[in-house]
Amino acid sequence: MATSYVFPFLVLVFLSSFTLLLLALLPSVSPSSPFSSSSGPPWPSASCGPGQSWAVKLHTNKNLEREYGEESSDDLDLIANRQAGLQNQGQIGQLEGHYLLCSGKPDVESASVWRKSVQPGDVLAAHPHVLWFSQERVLSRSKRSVAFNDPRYPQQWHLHNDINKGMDINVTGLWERNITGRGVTVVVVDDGVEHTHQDIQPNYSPEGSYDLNSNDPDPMPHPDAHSDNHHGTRCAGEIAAVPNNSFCAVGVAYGSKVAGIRVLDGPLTDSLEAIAFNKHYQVNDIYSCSWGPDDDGHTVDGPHPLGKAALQHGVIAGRRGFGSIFVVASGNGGQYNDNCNYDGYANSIYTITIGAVDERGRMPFYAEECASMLAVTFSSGGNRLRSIVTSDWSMQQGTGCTEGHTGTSAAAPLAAGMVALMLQVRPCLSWRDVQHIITFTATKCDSSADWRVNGAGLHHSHQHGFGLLNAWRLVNAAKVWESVPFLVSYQSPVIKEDMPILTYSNELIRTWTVTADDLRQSGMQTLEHVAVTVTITHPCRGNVEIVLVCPSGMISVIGARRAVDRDSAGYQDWTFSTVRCWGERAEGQYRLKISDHKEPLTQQCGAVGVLKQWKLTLYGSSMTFSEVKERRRLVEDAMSGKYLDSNFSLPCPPGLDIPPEIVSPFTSNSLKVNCDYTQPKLGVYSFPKLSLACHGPIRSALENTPYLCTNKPSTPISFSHFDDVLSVSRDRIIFLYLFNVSYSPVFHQREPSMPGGGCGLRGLWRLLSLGSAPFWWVGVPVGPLPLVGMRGCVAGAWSPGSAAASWCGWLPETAPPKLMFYFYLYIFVLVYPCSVSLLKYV
Ligand SMILES: [Ca+2]
Ligand SMILES: [Ca+2]
Ligand SMILES: [Ca+2]
Ligand SMILES: [Ca+2]
Repeated sequence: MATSYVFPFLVLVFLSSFTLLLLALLPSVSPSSPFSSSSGPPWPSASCGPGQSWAVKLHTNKNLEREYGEESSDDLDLIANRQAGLQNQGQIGQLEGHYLLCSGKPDVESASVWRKSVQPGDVLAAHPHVLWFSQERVLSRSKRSVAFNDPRYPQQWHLHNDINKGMDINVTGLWERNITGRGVTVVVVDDGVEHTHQDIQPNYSPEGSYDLNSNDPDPMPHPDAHSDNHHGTRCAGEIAAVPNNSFCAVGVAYGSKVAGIRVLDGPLTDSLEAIAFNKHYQVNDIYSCSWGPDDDGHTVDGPHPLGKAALQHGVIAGRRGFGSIFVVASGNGGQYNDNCNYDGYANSIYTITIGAVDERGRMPFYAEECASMLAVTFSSGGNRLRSIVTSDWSMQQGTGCTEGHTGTSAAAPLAAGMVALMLQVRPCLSWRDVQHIITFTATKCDSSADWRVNGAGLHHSHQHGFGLLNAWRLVNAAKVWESVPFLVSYQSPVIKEDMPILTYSNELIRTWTVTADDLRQSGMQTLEHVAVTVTITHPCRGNVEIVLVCPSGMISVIGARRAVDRDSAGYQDWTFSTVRCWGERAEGQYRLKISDHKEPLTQQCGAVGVLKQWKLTLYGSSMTFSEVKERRRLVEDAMSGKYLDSNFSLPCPPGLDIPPEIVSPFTSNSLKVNCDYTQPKLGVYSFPKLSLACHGPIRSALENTPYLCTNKPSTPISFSHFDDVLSVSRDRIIFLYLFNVSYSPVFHQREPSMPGGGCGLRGLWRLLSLGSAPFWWVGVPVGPLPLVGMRGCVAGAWSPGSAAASWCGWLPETAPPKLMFYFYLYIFVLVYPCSVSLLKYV
């Protein structure tokens, strides 16, 4: 391999010695310009308009000068002005003997001499010292890098804001240096990605993609009644929309690959989420998640045990051990006073929590704030402010391009794209390196926010985290960033309290001191995330405010008040986290301050809340306080771009050998069945592709189902209409199928044996009476039902030893099947609470 470098090396050596030789041989340039006495302004002259300039090369021959008895340049100066009406503008750049003359109004003194009939060219041609001259014309040159022919690129203000200067992600300088996310894959975990879309297809990564809703490798979104499965496609376009294809827009990291995991178009379970977070995690580098728990201002929820485990597993084993990068949106519950500290995905130390600002850099009405917010980037704002222009799906009413992508949903993918740019220049950045770099490089915006500078000199606000993400700063810092030491943590014991929460402005104050001795074992010096886990009882938990004060005095509102949260459940072991003490010394006293902002008029909220117990967890590293400061200095030193422009590079370790992902034809709990039921079946049913775990019970369940195993119907039942997810566990099964009229004889047969009156009530009654239904389904009729003579029984359950139950619908038969499916599924869950656990644990 080494020999291939020898030739270019020799050429380089030759060229550089040649240059040195030339420099030595050339006569030294006189520091005094021949035109130094001239009064002409330095080039370029504002008066030198297009077509008015003349370039002239003079003889530098000393004999000529002797012959004519004067300096050639002085002579030119004089002649040009007097005879040709030209003003000299001085030497052209570094070219000795070359001068620029500019035609303009002759000065008053020479006006009498200068005649209109005299052409400057004639005068210069006649001049003995002029070797060559030329009237200059305007050359057409265009900038190479950031001129795209994509028709909506000019509207992509988040990439280049010409109206509000500085209010963009500052990315074009990186593109000019070919930093476009090359070699990096970002996966959009969402409702699917339309990968045949012309702005996505060239950058689409099928290797990183999967459809967990239908359990197949193709995450193509499904059209639905609400026309809203466009979300993932929009996010994908923000990241990697293809430039210069004369279509729509341009992505932040248009050189990266983008994959899709379809998981939001169906009932989401803990296990599905866990699979999504680790899907193809040696292919996918960055997981962009623009979703979360309900933003209604009274939900407290986050990843459940499997989702949590998958996030942790992802940062340990993903990206060959450098850690999957999880970017999550902070939420859109601003109008309900929602706060992302009540969102476990945002709180998680494994996620990069991204909020939104509008194009003025202000917090939009929908944005949420919290102490665990890492940074913000751009999205939509109020009425007259622009939204995000990106790809759109082309199904249903989609046009393939939209200027209406909004909310924190639009912000997270921009952040994911910026991280892709970072990983191109430094592929071995760990998941924590990326967070550190964000804390160091984000810039302050919005002077009206509650900015506080912490003990490490970092500014943070609950609204904007450490500030606006700046792609240029992120990538320059990434280039010189050496991996931080491994993560260490400290956990206090669970501190039992049983202390009443005092009414504001009094507060319950509890403290916990972390000593040097406590930290000795882990070696922790400085902080990253700080987490507090509390169990609190309170009649109206939205009235409780919880504040954490770090040893430096930095205050974090970890439990903000929420006006609409009237929940009486309090907090059961809920973990709040803050990033506001990032980089500070870990040692010292931590104070927890809790107060009850009672409303005197609300009876319900009158009772006294109690802090039952709490626990403090510190995350950080052995980086010393002075090392943190030194890194900040290094990062700022890199901002000039000098490391990007040079061939500087830090070594990157190869990463771990991670065992290949366990690939099975279907996941442990879900299975797509349409391929299994392609042939019309009568009588005994078989399940050739079911897993061993569910084969037995399901098979026997279906065999005993009068719907399927009746001998009566004369019309064959075609199960080619099985269409969607079938969730299967050891003893439970859920699926949707679209059935045709051909089913009706079967159902007709079944009807008389059902108790009760009409189908609806009868079915409902049966559902409620079933203690545990190992088999339930939602079927949607797609054709007329002449024999049944009703709207169609669309939900049902069956358990061994019990008659089947079905439930009639209220929606007209003309409603789109997907809408009917979810409508009935959710009603089903509402009226039959056991099915909630069914949904969770299947
Ligand atoms: Ca699919
Ligand atoms: Ca395009
Ligand atoms: Ca929220
Ligand atoms: Ca987080």
